[in-house]
This record gives sequence, structure tokens and C-alpha cells, in this order.
Amino acid sequence: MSLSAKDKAAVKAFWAKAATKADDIGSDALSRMLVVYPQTKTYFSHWKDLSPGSAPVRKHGKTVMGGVAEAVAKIDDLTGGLLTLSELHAFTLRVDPANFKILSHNLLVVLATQFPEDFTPEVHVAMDKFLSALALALSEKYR
Ligand code: HNI
Repeated sequence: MSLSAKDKAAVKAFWAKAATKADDIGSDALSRMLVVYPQTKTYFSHWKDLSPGSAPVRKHGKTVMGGVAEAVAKIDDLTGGLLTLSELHAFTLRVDPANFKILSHNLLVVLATQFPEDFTPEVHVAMDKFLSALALALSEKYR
């Protein structure tokens, strides 16, 4: 399920708009992930406050969205472009790659709710494919 040229164009166009609200998107997606999939909280037990919209959640939401922005920029070579980030999650952070799909899902939900007009079925498909490819690229170093 690779991204077509049309998918890539749809991702870039949608991202150009979504990026203006990146901090809110990151915070909301992370907040939802921690509430709806509480097993993900284990990775952030060193934070003081894991409640929705807390300072560390907002800060990390911004960090994660920086990673997503990097992925959009490297959309033609996600595996190569995200190798360092994959290595970090695999060997240092030891995040179970199943969680990448969980965060991707939460990102999609937030994008759909924050951009109801722009989130057409075509954009939905393109972003779903992109986030799946991103999750796969992040899983690369686990192999
Ligand atoms: Ni993730 C740190 C990007 C999914 C747990 N993560 C980062 C950093 C980036 C990043 C960027 C900072 C790297 C650095 O310090 O150099 N993470 C991403 C992206 C995704 C993702 C783009 C998927 C879309 N990370 C996840 C998931 C989990 C996760 C699903 C666990 C559920 N990440 C972490 C943890 C850290 C982290 C834990 C360290 C944070 C801290 O505060 O210690």
C-alpha cells in the first residue's frame, strides 16, 4: 500500500494547512492516546502530569508533530529519512511498535475533528496511507 503521486500531493496540501495548528493537534492526539489507550501511559511514567493538555503533554505533542513534519518533508524516502528516529524508539525508548498505529489513529481522529471541511475521503485515504508508511518506517530498526 504505497503512496501514489496523488496521495503525496494530497498529504502535502493538507499538511500545509494542518501545520499552522500543529501544537494543538499534537497535544490533542497525545491526550486522546493516553486516555483511550491507557497502556500507552507506561512510556511516560516519568512525567509529572499525564492528564489531557498538561504541560508535558503539550510539549511532547509539539515534539511528535516535529517528527511528523520531518516525515512529510521526507515523504519520498520515509525509511531512510526516519532511521535515526526509528533507532531511538527501538533501542533507547523501547516503544512497542504496535503503539505507532495507535498514535496514528488518534492523529487521524484529531485531524478529522479539527479540519472537518478539508478532511475529505480523498485526504482521509492519503493521510491514512501516509501515517501507516510513517509507522512502518519507525518500525524499521526493530527488524
Ligand atoms: Ni515518540 C520521543 C516522534 C510515536 C514514545 N518521539 C520522540 C521524539 C520524537 C518522536 C521526534 C524526540 C526525539 C529526540 O529526543 O531526539 N514518536 C514520534 C513520532 C511518532 C512517535 C513521529 C509517531 C507518529 N513515541 C511514539 C509512540 C510512543 C512514543 C506511539 C509511545 C506510546 N517518543 C516516545 C517517548 C519519547 C519519544 C517515551 C521520549 C519522551 C520523553 O519525554 O522522555
